[in-house]
Amino acid sequence: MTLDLFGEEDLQQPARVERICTQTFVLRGFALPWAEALLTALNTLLIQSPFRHMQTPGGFTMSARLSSCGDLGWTSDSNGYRYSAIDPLSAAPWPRMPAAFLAVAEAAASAAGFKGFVPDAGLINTYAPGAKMSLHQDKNERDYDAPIVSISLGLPAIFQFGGFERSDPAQRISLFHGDVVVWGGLDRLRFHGVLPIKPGQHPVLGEQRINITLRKAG
Ligand code: MD6
Ligand code: FE
Repeated sequence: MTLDLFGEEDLQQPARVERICTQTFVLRGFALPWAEALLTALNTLLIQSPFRHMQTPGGFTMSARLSSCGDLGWTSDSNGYRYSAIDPLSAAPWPRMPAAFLAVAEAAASAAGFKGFVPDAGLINTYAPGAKMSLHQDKNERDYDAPIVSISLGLPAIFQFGGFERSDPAQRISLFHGDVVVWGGLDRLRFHGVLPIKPGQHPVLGEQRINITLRKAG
């Protein structure tokens, strides 16, 4: 028996859509129906290409740990940021993009007005409490016409979404387990980041936040 405070219709609404900028949408809970499939696929691909800390070209260690899947994975070292077909850790191609990742990417992009999105790169970040992502632009992809689909799982995060200069003011948006952010078009090169994750325990993922971003990189 569900607690029916607001009427059954409200409980059966599809994901709530919040438009946070011209071509940027937060789809609340959109990935929840796929959460188990996403996490099962993730566990398998992490055996082949485990999470690892990346070094920035400036000599810093990123606080989130990263892996990738698909034709292209994202790597960073003293030579700079780039996409590569080979995982430098395993010296083999990245794991295939799981079907569940493709399904969420296509459905979420479509819900945000970007039809026919087929990503070739899936970046996976895990954040322990305290880990963050400084304001940055995603500009290593070849094709800025394609959107980016970003899936949040586990502990909540405060996402910063700014302008076209690092110093521009940024909105702060809380993202929860199952939320999906889609952005593209006019907003594709906006600065964005994640504030330090607050300590906590997520019932499914424990003491971590996982973010999966799906892109067309090549
Ligand atoms: C994160 N996300 O949410 C980091 N980039 O953990 C990103 O850097 C990001 O969420 C481009 C598009 C969506 C994103
Ligand atoms: Fe980004």
